[in-house]
Amino acid sequence: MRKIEELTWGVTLAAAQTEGAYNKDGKGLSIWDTFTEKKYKIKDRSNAKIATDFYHRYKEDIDIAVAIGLRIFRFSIAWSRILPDGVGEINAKGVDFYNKVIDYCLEKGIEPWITTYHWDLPQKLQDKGGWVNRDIVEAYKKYVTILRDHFSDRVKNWIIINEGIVCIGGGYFLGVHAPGKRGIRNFSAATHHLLLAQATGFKVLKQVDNLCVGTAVSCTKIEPFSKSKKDVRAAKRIDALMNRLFIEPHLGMGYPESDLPLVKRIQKYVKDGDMDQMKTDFDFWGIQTYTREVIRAAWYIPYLGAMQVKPKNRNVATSIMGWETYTKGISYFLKRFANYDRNKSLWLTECGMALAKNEDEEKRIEYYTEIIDEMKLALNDNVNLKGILLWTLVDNFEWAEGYVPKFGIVSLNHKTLERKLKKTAIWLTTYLSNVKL
Ligand code: GCO
Repeated sequence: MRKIEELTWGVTLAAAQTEGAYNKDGKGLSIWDTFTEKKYKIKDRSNAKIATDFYHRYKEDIDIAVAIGLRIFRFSIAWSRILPDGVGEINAKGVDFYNKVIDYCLEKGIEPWITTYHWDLPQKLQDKGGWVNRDIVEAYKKYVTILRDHFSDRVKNWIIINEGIVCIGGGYFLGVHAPGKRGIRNFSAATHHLLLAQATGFKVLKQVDNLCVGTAVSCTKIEPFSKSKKDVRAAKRIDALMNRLFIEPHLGMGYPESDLPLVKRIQKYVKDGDMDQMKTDFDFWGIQTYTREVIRAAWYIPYLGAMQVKPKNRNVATSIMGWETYTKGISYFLKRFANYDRNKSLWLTECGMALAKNEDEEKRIEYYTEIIDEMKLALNDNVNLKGILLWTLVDNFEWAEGYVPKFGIVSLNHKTLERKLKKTAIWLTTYLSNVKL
């Protein structure tokens, strides 16, 4: 049994939320650069042109992470920085930037982890249909090959695509995230192509010996509103959508069609051999869980026949995101993934809590304290959990929510771009120095 002291702690960042420098040194536009230009898409009407200015301040952020005692620095690569058009010519300055980030991490003794895709598709590829167009699989393969050839000599741990369900659900079904597309046809095609891309990216990276390649999945604990058959079935549908659709095809289990009828729509895009190609023996699963949802049957909701009972109507504590504050999902999902395969390595590749500007930081400390207890529970159950990456270091651009939710353990002054440790960062520094083996 692994002990809590043996877990490795790190942090996760994403390019579109932090880098800024959105058009600097040859970077092409991404779908988030164009989406934030549209009216009423971002709650506080902000954009990520500067974000936390990680592009210019990466050394400072890496220094902060090291000083706190974190051992892993997970960041994502902006596809349009490497390939401004999504395909074709490589932007050498983009490659240089990530080389500098990687080298600085290594110099400072913190391990760099790469996420190849955290939602910022090059706009040029979106112009051709983005994830809806099957050609994306080939384009992604070429992109990952470039990343492999430039960075795998120094980066051992890789995450393929961050949270397929949120990326495709938000961007191609509900239209609340870039590129703002809606509808079942977009969703079905994009889902299938993203899964194929994940499998393809994995194979490309595994051509290099000793790389450790996993993926990061969004997990939301789903519960039925009542014991009625209708609600139970509705909750199963949402569970299949949120917690199985982007996982089970990789395990060779196919799409979860019996619990999720909309899978029939996806089948239209499945070609001979696709389901075999999708089988992927990831080296680890990255679990990312933030909240719980309670679901009841709602016949009038197309394709799903289900809807969420809003936390505010359930009398539970919520964060500024409107999400129920719920840490028990951690041990629940760790055990659930261990049931797929006991030996597989598991990481919590994101977890965190958003607070509003003047909210009491003690709440976040309490949240992480509960998470430590949750991890202990899972370890007591012999789950193969290796570590935890926090979401996130510096307060950043929270997609359609703009800069209002503050997920960082470090605050950002938007005028001066100055960083300041919050109480949580100080608490964590003490915790990590005490648990050192
Ligand atoms: C996600 C993304 C992050 C978010 C974070 C808070 O998990 O949705 O990976 O980019 O910012 O989760 O919503």
